[in-house]
Amino acid sequence: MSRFDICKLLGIKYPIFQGAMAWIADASLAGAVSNAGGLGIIAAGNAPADVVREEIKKVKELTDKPFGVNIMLLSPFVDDIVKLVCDEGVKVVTTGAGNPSRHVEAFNNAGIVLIPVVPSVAAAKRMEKLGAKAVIAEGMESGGHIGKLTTMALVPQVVDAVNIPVLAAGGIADERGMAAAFMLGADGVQIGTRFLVAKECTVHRNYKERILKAKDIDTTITGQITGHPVRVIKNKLTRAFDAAEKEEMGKQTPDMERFDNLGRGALQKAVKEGDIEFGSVMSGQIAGLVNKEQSCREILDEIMTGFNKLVK
Ligand code: TUI
Repeated sequence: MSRFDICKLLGIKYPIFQGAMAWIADASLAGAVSNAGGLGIIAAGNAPADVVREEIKKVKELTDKPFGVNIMLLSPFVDDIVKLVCDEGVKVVTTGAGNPSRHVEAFNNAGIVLIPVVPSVAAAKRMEKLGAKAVIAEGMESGGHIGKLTTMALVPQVVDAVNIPVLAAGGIADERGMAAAFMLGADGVQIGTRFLVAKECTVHRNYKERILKAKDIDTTITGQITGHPVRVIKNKLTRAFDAAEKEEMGKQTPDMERFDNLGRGALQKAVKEGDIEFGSVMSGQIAGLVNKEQSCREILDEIMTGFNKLVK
């Protein structure tokens, strides 16, 4: 059914990547996912290289299976992180929130398999030309920083446009979502939101509880005015964003700094302090389907058992 064997390419058991959630996807989560047969991914996010180096060290102690590191291209530490993954012999790098072309030579020299997240067909084609080994086509159902297209519309168009493996992301949390993605031509999936509630996920208890009780309509998009739209759970922070957006839109010269100030530190506030009212609780639209806390092994085994039944 799928055109490429992503498992063979990466030496993993299941064609499932764990989404690289900034401030959340650490060695504990990535190691557990890799041990369970998926591709665990450490999110570098906005963290400095020293912090990421420690996580890489820890994940190597936790698992002898392949793992990846995600480089968030808006980070002020991008260059340091690129050097770090090359020095540490990381095998797989995913990128998000931008175009990784500036770093491709470094990745190639280090023998790193580059798998960028793309929000459009044009970006997917650019990445293929650059030498990316696969792409992750991420729809706007995803949590965090998002593009404009839905997974349903984006994935088949990317599949038709490139001759490298395509992983689907955005709105996938169970075997039905995974099977649907394969029907669209995907060769694998990336799952974020469901891993937020994994036993091995170290996110604050309040954050987990909020995802577990989330309904279908509980997410919204903030920051559209800034050019960096982010999907999060509705709360007091998103209402403040909405109010500020309405006010600033009416002005001749909107005060963009106001949005930076509102967003600054908000993700850490939710992830580390558990402030789910004034913090940024990033989550995909599929949170309403995520109702039980399980180990990463239970999550992956459940999805793969169901998937194999569905595609038979
Ligand atoms: O990156 C993500 N999701 C994220 S990053 C993040 S941390 C953050 N916090 C606040 C503001 C901004 C970031 C939280 N969630 N997903 C992958 C993703 N990549 N979504 C969209 C894109 C993307 C956008 C434009 C990828 C490439 C691109 O341009 C490529 C090109 O060729 O122009």
